[in-house]
Amino acid sequence: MSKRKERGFEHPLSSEITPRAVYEQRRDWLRWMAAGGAGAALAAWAGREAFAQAAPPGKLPPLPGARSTVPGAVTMDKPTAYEDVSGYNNFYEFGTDKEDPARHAQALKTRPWTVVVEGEVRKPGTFDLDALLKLAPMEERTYRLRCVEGWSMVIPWVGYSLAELIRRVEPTGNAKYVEFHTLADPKQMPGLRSRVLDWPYVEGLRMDEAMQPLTLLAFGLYGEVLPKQNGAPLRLVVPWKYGFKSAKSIARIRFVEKQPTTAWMKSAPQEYGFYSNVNPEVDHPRWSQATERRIGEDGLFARKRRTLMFNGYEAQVGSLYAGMDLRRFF
Ligand SMILES: Nc1nc2c(c(=O)[nH]1)N[C@H]1C(S)=C(S)[C@@H](COP(=O)(O)O)O[C@H]1N2
Ligand SMILES: [Mo]
Repeated sequence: MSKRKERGFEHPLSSEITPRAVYEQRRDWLRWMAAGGAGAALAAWAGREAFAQAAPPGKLPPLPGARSTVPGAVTMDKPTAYEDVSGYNNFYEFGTDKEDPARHAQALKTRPWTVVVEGEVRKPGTFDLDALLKLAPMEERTYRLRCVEGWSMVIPWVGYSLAELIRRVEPTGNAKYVEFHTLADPKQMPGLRSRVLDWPYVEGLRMDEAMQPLTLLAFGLYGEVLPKQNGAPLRLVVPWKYGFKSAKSIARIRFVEKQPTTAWMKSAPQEYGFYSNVNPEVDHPRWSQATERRIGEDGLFARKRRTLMFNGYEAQVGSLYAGMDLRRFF
């Protein structure tokens, strides 16, 4: 507790809940105005989601992907509006309010960009973004993403399995875990002035989790390159884990023998474990994880959804955790 205070740790009480209400009020107001106010009130009652901008405005370069055949890669859930996907973000390097990343990340320089791959691999190296873009065929995969804070989205990502990259660098027998370090440049990232996390943002996966074909190295969403606030030029997406495991703007991938200590584990070890699998039966110490709000469904007709075991990907990933006590290894 005192450690959290010292770091100015306020996730998610004051940084999340209030901004969400503020964000939604503002968004609803903008939609109301855009739709012609009172004249559209009836339509708003019929389906307020019609007001959200569903598709990208087409300002970013296209990045198409073929429909993925990986089991579990395409959900039937309706994708969250682009406006929300790119306007309601967690990216603490650019601030802790949900609207900060869209506002402050535009200055991020995403080219040239390199990713250092090192540690327990036979073929370490520095990969240029252009080489990574060509490394494997791009696929479109529509995943649910659930934040530990209790909201979720459905996002049509574009990328390929992280396993494609891992195979090419040939991990040694000592590679038991993979560590992801994201960019930490104080010149470009105003959030680094805050001690909310110990920078750089570090995340990690066990080797078999990293190799699971659903684990996505994402370069785009909605058929375009990633908006900067969503982690351009490349990020991880691990759909059965809480959102914070999906590290944005990756600069370094390190193969290691020992379980990494991640940035969130450092900030509050009793609240954020290494695994962080979505699990409605294991509550966060300060709130329940049994339900979630789908962004775009909040507001007037608020309807909570039940959170699914492994975020609904149990058939694909449940076997990775067979025999593990998921309360202990949270
Ligand atoms: N580098 C970095 N990656 C990050 C974060 C962050 O603050 N910094 N936030 C995480 C959290 S808490 C969530 S819920 C997701 C949000 O991804 P989205 O904004 O694309 O929905 O990104 C994750 N990746
Ligand atoms: Mo999150």
